Amino acid sequence: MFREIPTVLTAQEIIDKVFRRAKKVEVQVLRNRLLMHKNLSIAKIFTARDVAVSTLKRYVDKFPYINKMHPFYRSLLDLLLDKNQYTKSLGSVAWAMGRIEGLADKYYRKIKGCGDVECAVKYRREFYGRAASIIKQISPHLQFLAQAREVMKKLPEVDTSLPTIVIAGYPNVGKSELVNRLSTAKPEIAAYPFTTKGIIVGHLDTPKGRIQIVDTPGLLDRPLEKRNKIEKQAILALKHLATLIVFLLDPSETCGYSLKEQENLLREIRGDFHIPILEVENKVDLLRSDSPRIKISAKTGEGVDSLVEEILSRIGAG
Ligand SMILES: Nc1nc2c(ncn2[C@@H]2O[C@H](COP(=O)(O)OP(=O)(O)OP(=O)(O)O)[C@@H](O)[C@H]2O)c(=O)[nH]1
Ligand SMILES: [Mg+2]
Repeated sequence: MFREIPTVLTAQEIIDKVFRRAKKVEVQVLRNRLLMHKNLSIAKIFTARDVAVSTLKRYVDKFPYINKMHPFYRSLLDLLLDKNQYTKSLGSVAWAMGRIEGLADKYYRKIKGCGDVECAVKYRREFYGRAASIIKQISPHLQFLAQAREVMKKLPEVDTSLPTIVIAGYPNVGKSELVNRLSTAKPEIAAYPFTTKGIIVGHLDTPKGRIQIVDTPGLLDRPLEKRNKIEKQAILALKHLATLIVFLLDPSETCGYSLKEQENLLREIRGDFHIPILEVENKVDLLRSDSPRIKISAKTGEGVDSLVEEILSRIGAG
């Protein structure tokens, strides 16, 4: 869906492309010089119109309708770009298309009525000038769409029909290390918080079918309005994607946060989302608590097989 969005040219690039193509237009040589020049001017403005309109139409056609998307993408895009501006920008591209088409019709009629060659040339130039100015007018909208494309290209490809395990927890507890071990995704792992800055999707093929494993940015225990954009993406994944939440804790506290803080967050998530949660303690190679929680080491792989079995049985695939 997002991979098909074409590169958005700048207004100047579109203008250059339009006139480059119009310049190449030739018509049949006629003995009637006036008729030949009128034909030439008309052929050029029609080519200019076609190039401009088809370039702009691709944007209108290929940029997706945010309102028709799955709620996960809808809310993610709400977070990452100005949705009103997006709608407005696509609207003004469509407006420019219509204006250029109307202008080409108008100048076609004007040129048709010309009584001398200079008149045909004059109207052709006038058309060029006005078409270029329409394209220049939408320049900020083209710029916005170019940025929107960059945002959309980086969005995770989620398959909302697959059972989805969302790995959540405090920063630095080892979520990405676990996703790395479990799935096809290879997220960055580092010994500092907020390494993961967006949603990362991987897959795990099991004898019972494919499941989706989602890595999320770390969450601090704080109210939603205090959360930054990076944390909010994790919340959206929990809210819209999770069949099961694997909540990862780090009792060794080498993540830099106390177990108590992490457990507060766990409690909040239990309260906010009515989605099954599997509590898992990571870094058992450093510290093994006496809690009844599942214990693993994402780093050494210890306990990970039993975790997968537990996940499969919880989602009814085991
Ligand atoms: N000893 C040990 N270290 C681990 C384990 N799992 C992860 N780590 C280390 O903990 C650090 C953080 O791991 P990440 O996987 O990046 O943590 P994260 O939860 O994804 O962090 P953010 O993306 O910042 O929220 C890295 O240095 C990992 O190598 C483990 O089981 N044992
Ligand atoms: Mg991470």
